[in-house]
Amino acid sequence: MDYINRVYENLKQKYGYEPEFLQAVQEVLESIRPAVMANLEVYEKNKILERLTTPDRIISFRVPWVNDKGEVEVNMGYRVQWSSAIGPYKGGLRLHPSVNQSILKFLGFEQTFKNSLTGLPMGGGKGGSDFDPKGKSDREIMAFCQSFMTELYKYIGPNEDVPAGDIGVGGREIGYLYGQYKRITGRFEGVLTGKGLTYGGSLVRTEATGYGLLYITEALLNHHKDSIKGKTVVISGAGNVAIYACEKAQQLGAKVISVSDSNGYIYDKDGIDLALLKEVKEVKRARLTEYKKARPSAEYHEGKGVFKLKCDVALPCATQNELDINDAKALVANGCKVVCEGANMPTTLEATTYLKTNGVLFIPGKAANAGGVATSGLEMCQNSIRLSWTFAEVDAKLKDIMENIYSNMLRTCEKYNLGEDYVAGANICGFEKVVNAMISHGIC
Ligand code: NDP
Ligand code: 2IT
Repeated sequence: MDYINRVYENLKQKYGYEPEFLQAVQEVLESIRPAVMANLEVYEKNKILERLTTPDRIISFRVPWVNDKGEVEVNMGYRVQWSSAIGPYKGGLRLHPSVNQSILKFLGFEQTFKNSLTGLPMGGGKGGSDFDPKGKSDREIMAFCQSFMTELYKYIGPNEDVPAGDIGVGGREIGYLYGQYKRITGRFEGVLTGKGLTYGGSLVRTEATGYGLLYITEALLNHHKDSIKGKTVVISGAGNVAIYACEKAQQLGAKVISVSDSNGYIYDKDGIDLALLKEVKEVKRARLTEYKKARPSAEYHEGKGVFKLKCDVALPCATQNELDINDAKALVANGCKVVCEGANMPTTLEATTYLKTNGVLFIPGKAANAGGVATSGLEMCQNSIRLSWTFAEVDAKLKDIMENIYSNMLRTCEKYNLGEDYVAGANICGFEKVVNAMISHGIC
């Protein structure tokens, strides 16, 4: 068995109960093969793959809090500090009932490559809790966030580990977390990103992941002498990433015909009404059925099915493994030409292979959704120099970073003769920088 297969088989034996983690590792290890083979002796001797697939540490803790009925509730909290080879740990916090160690390990592992791709000095990490924010009052959210931070603060800091948002964590949650950190430590410092604009946040961070997704999609289409203008776009999800992907797609002249949440999806043949979507999701925190009520011309369908809609471009922006082989077949059959992942690992391995082998241009999440963490990096930079850049300045830097990621992937594909396999291009490009730093640091 060769080095790569041996490392993967060992992980499979040890972590058979962590399917998402194994899935993420399998995709990366298979696709970086040409780069590993080019340096096999050094990597094998230094146990590079074994070290890269093992987190620096995993912190897990109890999060007790009191609900509005006066009852005590208990959740698990985690922070997976994956790699600090190229900078302090950096990555979001997810609050969702499905959160467990496997999901946070996959996310921390992916984040390490993504952050490397941004070109900014950030290591990889991820955290969160199995707390379900749905239906909770503001006070309950605050109570949970304060309890979570009361444990987490020991392990984070502006030069150590800088968490941010992810599923279930937006501006409100970051505010409560930041308030508690400041209260416990007495320090006002850039320990979280995604902060409010009045206390150290950066303009464009809210929009960044969705905007960045469209900037890289446009870069891909431009490379093919085409553009997003006039294209029909399917978006899944209806959260932070989906909303601002929709906004930028519309600004660039595309027609977005769908959004979805975990209950169902909207098909709006006239194009999504963005102001209404924001009102339903950002202001009322309601379900998509409310969108349908306010806009009878749109269709609401219960359950999955958003990728069965006919489109030119599909942007999965909800969660892992939401786009399966049947969705991939439907997309290809309906003539979809481009899939760019706004979410982390939304496409199953089988579906990814099907799309790639059927002529669909595919950009994986760690490149396509890197605009969020890249803008977090810009927020850290502004906090360090105690200045705030304008919307236009941050937006221009974000666009530049996304275009650089695209051209670096392309260059990597050319170097290793990979055609337009952007999965391999992104993984190798992210991998090489991290490994270079690891080798410089010696065995640690
Ligand atoms: P939000 O919490 O704002 O929105 C998540 C959306 O996805 C909601 O519409 C939610 O529906 C839906 N969703 C979540 N879980 C599921 C599920 N199990 N099944 C079906 N639908 C689901 O999160 P974000 O928009 O921030 O994150 C979306 C994706 O983008 C995630 O994969 C995240 O890791 C990734 N990402 C986020 C970044 C950021 O800056 N926020 C940066 C890079 C990647 P419902 O409300 O019904 O749960
Ligand atoms: O998956 C991601 O890149 C994020 N959730 C954003 C992380 C960050 O630190 O901004």
